[in-house]
Amino acid sequence: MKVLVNPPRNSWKKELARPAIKLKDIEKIVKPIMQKVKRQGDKALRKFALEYDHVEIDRLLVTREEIAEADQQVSDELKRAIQQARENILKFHEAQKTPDLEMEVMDGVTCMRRSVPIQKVGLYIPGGTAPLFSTVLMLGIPAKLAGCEEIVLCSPPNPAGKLHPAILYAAGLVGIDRIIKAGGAQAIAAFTYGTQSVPKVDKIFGPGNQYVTAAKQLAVKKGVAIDMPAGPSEVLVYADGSSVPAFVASDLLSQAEHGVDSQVVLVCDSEKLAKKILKEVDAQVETLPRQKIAQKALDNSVAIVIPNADKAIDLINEYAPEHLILSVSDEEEVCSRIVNAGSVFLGNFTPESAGDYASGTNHTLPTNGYARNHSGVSLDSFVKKITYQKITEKGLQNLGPTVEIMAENESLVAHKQAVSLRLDHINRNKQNG
Ligand code: HSO
Ligand code: ZN
Repeated sequence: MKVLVNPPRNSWKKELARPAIKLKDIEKIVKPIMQKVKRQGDKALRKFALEYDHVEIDRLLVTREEIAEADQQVSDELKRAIQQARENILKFHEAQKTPDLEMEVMDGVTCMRRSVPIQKVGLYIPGGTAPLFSTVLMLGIPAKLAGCEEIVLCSPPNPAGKLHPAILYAAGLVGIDRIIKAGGAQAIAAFTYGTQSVPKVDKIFGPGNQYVTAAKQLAVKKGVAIDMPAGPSEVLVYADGSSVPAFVASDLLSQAEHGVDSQVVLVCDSEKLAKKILKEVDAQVETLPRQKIAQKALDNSVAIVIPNADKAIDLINEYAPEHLILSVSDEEEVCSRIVNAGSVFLGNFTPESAGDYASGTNHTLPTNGYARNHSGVSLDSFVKKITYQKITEKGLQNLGPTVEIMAENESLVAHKQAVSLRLDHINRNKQNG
């Protein structure tokens, strides 16, 4: 990790640049995959499983027997942990329900707004070196709570043709209807076009590598919504003398071990503290099973020393981190001035991993600076809000003239007439009655 002391403002952007994703090159690979799945459906999914996952899959759909088998393979200890996490995530997302709205805006004019679940959602869970069964909870729980009619999960099979047992256990616990052995861009294509086993969905959720990301972007062009534009995961820790260097180092490393392209940023108020923390990072990284990955991520990462708190907060807001950890003495005050972040972790005893797994907040968060204008996944991500209105005769008499004059001035005569004809009708009826 390189250390920068008080870098000038005009260099922040460059020093904190995220690794550029070359989506165009990847699209060239992903487009034909999408096309093949569109044309050949399940047959293409089997072909790509053989090519990319190196396994022959007869039945793409996970069976009841496989779910029962997975249940046997997950330890009781892990089951209890997953259950605890589920409980907290459920509680916090349940509380996000908002009451439907109904109000009489003026006499006889009633407006309403109701949350209606997105009917079909596709959840993508990556396989590979770290099977993210926690993501099954983070996406499946709010999908269920929102009342989505069909929840489909795709995840790549391992060389034995199986999904990780904890992924299946978590999916079962949440109550996911359909689990399909398909990974990568081909899974996203299946969600986009539908195949014999995978229904076409309205919205796709979940993390993935750059191929998955590129495929999600192409899905958007086909009218499917996605959770958010994705990039590699990132954390920024803001520390001062009240922080514990070993804790800060462990937080930086939890992010670094995700992938070689992970972004790790340390902001602190003195060079001495930066050195202490980096020394801890060096010591701890040696002990990690994913040392190589973490080390690569650290090589692209930076520690920034900014003694002035106002300036440090400006930098944090400009970077807009996915995860922000505040290990500073006046954490509440600093927190109140944070306007761009995906999720904030306050104080020395709040590691990011608590939110990654089990505290209750969602871990699907905006990366790549999108925290400036995007929220993380929440219950809202699984619903759309439909508005309604009902106007009585009296209401139209009250509101009609306003609409008529506005329509006339926009030169939209049919709009005006839609009101005038009704008002005439009401007046005639009154005279006759
Ligand atoms: N930090 C990741 C989520 C995760 N961590 C899953 C562990 N498992 C992205 O927010
Ligand atoms: Zn994590």
